[in-house]
Amino acid sequence: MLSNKLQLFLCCILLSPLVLAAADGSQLWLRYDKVTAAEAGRRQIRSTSSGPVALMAKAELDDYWRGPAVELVIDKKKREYGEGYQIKWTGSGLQILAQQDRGLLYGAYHLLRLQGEGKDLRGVDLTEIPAYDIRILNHWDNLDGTIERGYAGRSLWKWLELPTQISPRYAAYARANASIGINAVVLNNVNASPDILRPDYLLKVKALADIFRPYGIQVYLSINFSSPKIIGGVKDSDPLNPDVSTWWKNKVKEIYRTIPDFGGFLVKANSEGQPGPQDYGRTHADGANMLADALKPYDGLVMWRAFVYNPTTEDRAKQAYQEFVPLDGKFSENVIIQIKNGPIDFQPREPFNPLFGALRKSSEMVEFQITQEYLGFSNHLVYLAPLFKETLDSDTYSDGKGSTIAKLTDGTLRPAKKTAISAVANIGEDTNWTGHHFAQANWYAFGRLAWDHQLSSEQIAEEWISLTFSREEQLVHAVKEIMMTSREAVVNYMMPLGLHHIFAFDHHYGPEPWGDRKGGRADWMPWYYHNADTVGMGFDRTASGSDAVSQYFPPLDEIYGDITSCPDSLLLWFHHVSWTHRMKSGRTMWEELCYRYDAGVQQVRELQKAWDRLEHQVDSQRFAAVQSKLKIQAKDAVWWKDACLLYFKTFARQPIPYDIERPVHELEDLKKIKLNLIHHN
Ligand code: BDP
Repeated sequence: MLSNKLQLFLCCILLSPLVLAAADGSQLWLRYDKVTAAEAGRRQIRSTSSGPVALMAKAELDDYWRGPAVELVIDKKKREYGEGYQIKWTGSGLQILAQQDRGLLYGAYHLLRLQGEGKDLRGVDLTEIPAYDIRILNHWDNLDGTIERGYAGRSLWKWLELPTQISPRYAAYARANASIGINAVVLNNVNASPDILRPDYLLKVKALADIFRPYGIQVYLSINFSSPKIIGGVKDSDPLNPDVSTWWKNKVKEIYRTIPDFGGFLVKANSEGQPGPQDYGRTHADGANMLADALKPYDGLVMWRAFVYNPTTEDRAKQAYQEFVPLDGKFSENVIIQIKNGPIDFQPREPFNPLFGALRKSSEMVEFQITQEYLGFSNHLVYLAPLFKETLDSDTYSDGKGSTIAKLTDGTLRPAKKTAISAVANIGEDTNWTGHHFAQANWYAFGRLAWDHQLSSEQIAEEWISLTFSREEQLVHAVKEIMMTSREAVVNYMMPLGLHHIFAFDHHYGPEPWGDRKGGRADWMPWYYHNADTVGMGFDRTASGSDAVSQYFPPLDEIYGDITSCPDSLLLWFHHVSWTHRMKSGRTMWEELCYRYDAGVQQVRELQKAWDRLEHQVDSQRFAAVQSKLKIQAKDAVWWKDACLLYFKTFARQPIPYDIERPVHELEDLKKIKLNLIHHN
């Protein structure tokens, strides 16, 4: 005989309706209906902790949990849990056991997720421990409300209104992050205004930190290295000038007085015109350590970015490694080197950044980009979990076979005071938060992978679809197919075979392989990357070229360095390849290029068909929004294909294979397109 409670629980779990009300996307993956007073009366949520984060966990379950009784229990002895938790079926109800209040909160969201997915929880016993200590979003938000590389409206942070006026979206934002395990945020752009450290701004930051705290979220700030000089009245910002370090110590003290759980600083220094220690003949280590010293008494961290390059004759892809490897071992314990996934810049596909694993005595963390700067902004549907996983699962061979980037950064292979993983956010003021409804999935996927990098892209997609659209099997399957195809599609129609950075100047939307600016920096010009000539195209990074391959550990240096073993997907990244080179498919390089571009266009057309078939299974509002964005994507894919093939054809001097779709544009017309997209730098 089932107990009454169990009957109620089963009935709720099994019969809860497949909600498909019209949706504007504002609820993200948290489309839960509040329980009624009657439902709430039938079950109890109890917590042994009364800290604000534990109370938030309890409140979330009180509001949305329709199952049996839940007990939230803290066991301080379970140190190995960190921010993790155990969820256990007790026979009549459920228990969430954690070492810290944050564990209770994450456990509560896990329960709600299982409820949303319609899972049967009888007999459940699961333990989850996060892969990384710090799971952090980087906002590139400016103090004037614009967002660098933001495509979902203006900044969420209303600096002019803060700290007096509090937007309800601050809490909604924190809740969404907490629900996927994100526990830290950098509020402002890496191209940082020094003003963020002014006392009046710190009070605004405090107001946000106070809202985020019960959701288990810590605040970090990007700093401008010249702050002592610009806002502090110090003579310079030389890290070895005692007045400068004193200024930073006092500033840090002021910050912690205002925000006691402040996380630390993110720093972009000596990159793309930003100030840094090299302005004074000092090293990145000198700069990072000076800040680390100031933060140390408070357990604060410095995330020091390795995204540095200068317009020298040296291959841009090599510069971060050259700059940082000689400094290995010189960084303080509370400095983490934050490294973009690839050696250039968030391209549709890059090899992994060779700095991973090369720093043996310094902590390393990955920086991904969720916002689609190089992936069609918020117009293109591109599911990024496969890209994130491609990096995390890459074997660097730094410590022998199996030295994946995940293991190098999560504390498995290299000890670290704190492990961390970051990504540049795609969030703005838009009602649906991310511009494209499917871009929400990339925010979601980053959080889930930061928690557990062993989850597959498919698993994450299934979860997200069930929670965001519906858990109807055929729909989940169809939408998952769309998502799983989308990353390869964008690589094909934008930059197949290892091509990179042939975007339109500055704003990076659309193709401009012919792009050139008299007197402009060579490393910002497409020709610098594609090197097309009458012989072939691609960037020779072998020993006969820039020798960037030698920055990879054996056997990768040889695999990438040899044109016969280099994977097709990275061929033009590492080699200058003749147009007539025979590819593994038996086609010439030129033919293969044509087929890939064409395949990309066809893949997008298939995505459109697959989406249109779902017209009656998805609410009309989101259906129409995604449908119209897919039209833009389909047109853009043709634009990319025609622009690149017609342009490269002038070098290859061969026809586009006759069995693929013909171009529909004239090259001269495409060259005239000048989008008026403002890039706020
Ligand atoms: C590039 C962006 C630029 C950023 C820079 C960075 O184009 O806007 O400031 O990266 O990461 O991707 O610092």
